[in-house]
Amino acid sequence: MPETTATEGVRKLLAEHRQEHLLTFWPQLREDQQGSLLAQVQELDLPTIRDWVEHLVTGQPQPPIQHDFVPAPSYPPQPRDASEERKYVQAIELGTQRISQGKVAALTVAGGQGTRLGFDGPKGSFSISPIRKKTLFRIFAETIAAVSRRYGAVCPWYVMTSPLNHEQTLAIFKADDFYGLDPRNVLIFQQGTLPNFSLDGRILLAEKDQIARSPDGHGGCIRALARSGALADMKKRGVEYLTYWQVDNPLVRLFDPLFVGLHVLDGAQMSSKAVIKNGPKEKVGNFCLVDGKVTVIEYSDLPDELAGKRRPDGSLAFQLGSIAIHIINRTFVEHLNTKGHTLPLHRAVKKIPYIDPQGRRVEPKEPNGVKLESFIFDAIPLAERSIILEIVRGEQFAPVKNATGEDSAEATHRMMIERAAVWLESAGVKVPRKPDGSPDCILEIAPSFALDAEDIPAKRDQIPPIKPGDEVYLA
Ligand code: UD2
Repeated sequence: MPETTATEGVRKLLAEHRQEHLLTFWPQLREDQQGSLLAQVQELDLPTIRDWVEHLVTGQPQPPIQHDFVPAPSYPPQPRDASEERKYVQAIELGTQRISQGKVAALTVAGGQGTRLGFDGPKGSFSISPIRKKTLFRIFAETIAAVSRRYGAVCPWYVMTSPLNHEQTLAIFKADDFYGLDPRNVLIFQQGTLPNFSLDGRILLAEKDQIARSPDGHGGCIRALARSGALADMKKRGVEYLTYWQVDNPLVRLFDPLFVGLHVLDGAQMSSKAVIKNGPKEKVGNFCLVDGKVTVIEYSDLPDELAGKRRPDGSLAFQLGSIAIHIINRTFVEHLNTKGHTLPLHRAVKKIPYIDPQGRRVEPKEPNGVKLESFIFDAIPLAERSIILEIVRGEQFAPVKNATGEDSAEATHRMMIERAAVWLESAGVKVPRKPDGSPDCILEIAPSFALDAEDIPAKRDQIPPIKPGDEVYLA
């Protein structure tokens, strides 16, 4: 394509924003490549990008630490007194009612790359269950099916992917026949992307005709729900609440009546589950109150002296860790999609492959650029009300993040077996244990068998005696 007035205009505009290098290879490109690159450039909101470059890429942004914040209050896993007990009973009733009315839907964020796990493919297709080796997606799907049966309701499932894994995720769901769910109730939608930058603020090229982009963070689900039509679909179905979780946590308790009920009773728009942190610097966000609003401060942004601060009883002052499990009102997502509400962007310095000015592809060994992401928990302080429910870690949180060590598949395995053992023992089943206390057997409970410990007693006669070394799968 010869240089036309249109391309000249674009070149000039790019130059005004110090991004003229994006057309460096223009003369070498085929006409279709030029067309594609031009379309990508025209989509860039250059004034906003200039602002990001100044404040987030080349500038040294300060962590968003407010001078005045205190630990956030929470509901305990079990009621502490009679009045709390009454509230919990009422909440469970209310939550059960909302779920049974089909007012609650599931939302999984699964657009991340899973680089730390070293697994090539959508993380949801990572197999994790101890005996049947079910994938994360299958465990969630079976849970949703069991919830749907228990409450006699349709439980729609919205799954957010990114351009990195969308097609693969769709193919996996189709190949696995949507794990037995009705495909009309499973909506797989894509999040947006943002351009990647060099450390000096230039947009990187992934190819001579392609701008380097990456997913816009799990906070991107707010916009993506609207753009994809998922939000409209929820409204049409009468869905009012989303039970939100990350794809890496197979222990998550979805459609939890207590959590839904407390959220509704307290008139909240976005609520969270929390665990007691296992140490001052555990890699989870910290629930704080800033100007009276629940706010999550990432572990990397909480000053060491505050992270390590203890109460007289020895517990951490900032002990509530965010595990990325939320209830979000549909109307709140709609509200956040109205003008003037954008989630802040966070910078991450990463190794980003790029095309250098000589046209060579570079695979950097050291971090060379900046990716920008928004985080879902930054929406919490925008809610008028927000509650936190503390949960027992071993019951609901065992994320698979790393290839080895902490948060590895092996650790998650152990926690899945331990939870199954605790559920069985609570119903009086004898589970053999080793001298160190860990189960001396491999256990797997399918969601169809039990969604929680309370489901076990009714199935007591289906559970065989368990001997040391046994593998027992209950479905
Ligand atoms: C997240 C939280 C941390 C804690 C922890 C619990 C942040 C910054 N930190 O840490 O506070 O709650 O989880 O396990 O979130 N994802 C997308 N699109 C994206 C990026 C991520 O869908 O553009 C999904 C990803 O597929 C995964 C989830 O978000 O399901 C979490 O992403 P992560 O692994 O980057 O978060 P992590 O472990 O740093």
